[in-house]
Amino acid sequence: RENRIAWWREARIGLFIHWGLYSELGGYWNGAEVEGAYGEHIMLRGKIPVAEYEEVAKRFDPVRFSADEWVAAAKDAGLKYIVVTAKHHDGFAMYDSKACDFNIVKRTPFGRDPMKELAAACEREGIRLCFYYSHAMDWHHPDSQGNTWDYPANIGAYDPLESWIGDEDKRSRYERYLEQKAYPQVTELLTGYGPVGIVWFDYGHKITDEQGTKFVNLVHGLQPGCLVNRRVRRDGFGDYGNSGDNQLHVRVRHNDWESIATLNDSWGYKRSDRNWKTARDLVRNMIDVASQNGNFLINVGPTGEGVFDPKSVELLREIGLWMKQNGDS
Ligand code: FUL
Repeated sequence: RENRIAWWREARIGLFIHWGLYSELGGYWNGAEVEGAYGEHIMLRGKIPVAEYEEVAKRFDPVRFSADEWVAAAKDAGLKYIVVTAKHHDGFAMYDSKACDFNIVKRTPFGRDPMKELAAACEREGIRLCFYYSHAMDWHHPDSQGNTWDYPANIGAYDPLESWIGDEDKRSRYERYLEQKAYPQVTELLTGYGPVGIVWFDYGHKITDEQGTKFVNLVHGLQPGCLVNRRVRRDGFGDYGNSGDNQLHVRVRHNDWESIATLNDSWGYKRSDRNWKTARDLVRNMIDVASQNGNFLINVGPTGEGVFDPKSVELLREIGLWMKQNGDS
């Protein structure tokens, strides 16, 4: 672990990117705004049926996407690693997956693999590429957790008080999701995109210790240098700890930890969310976290066209200016 984590301790700050089909919707479904602060949860909040959500892919065509521009924006802001959503809870893979064709290459007019392009740009610029992967929840796969509107058998799965464990039928169905989709996709991400800095897992409290261990071993077996965050399962798992969303401290003391922060309220692009933090607040929070020996991961939610919105660009630029005056590079 000491070898694995050395680069990350040095890196200090990174860029989180939430980008997927939900970015195309920007918080709106059939012309109406869907409630809930997180744009990337629109499928859940709007109870959008899988078949209707799949239709969004047919018009997802982020022609303005440029891996070079994204990586340059991170670099100019002084950020040393990028964590990008390879698959979020909606189950849509933002890369060319063989394990499941609900992905950007097979289902959209765009047809390109942005993870490949980001991997190449990151390598050229010396930025570590890392993947966010929603392993515990997948609203598209019928045997996974979270989607209770299309798959009534999943009722209770989203309720933290209710567990899969102890219900043999659900348990074996869930194993099927893991075997068919989650383990194969994590394998694809670690075998097709060069060295990966972190697999950033989420919602580990919804799986068992055994399943959590399997994910950790899978990652370390394929790429011994790749980090796993604690959200793979719970405290004691993974290589380093995370704060809660937008928290400036970590609940359980851990020498290596990372705070994750949005620029406004949502992680994924949400057109109506104008609740921007100021550059001053962001820098102050970054210093606060650094003083507690934490890393700071700043989020941006690109649009359905594949660009950072102007306000995010402006904030990143201001952070970059501060870094140039006060940082070590
Ligand atoms: C949470 C997710 O549910 C949010 O959508 C977001 O990805 C955040 C970083 O983690 O658990």
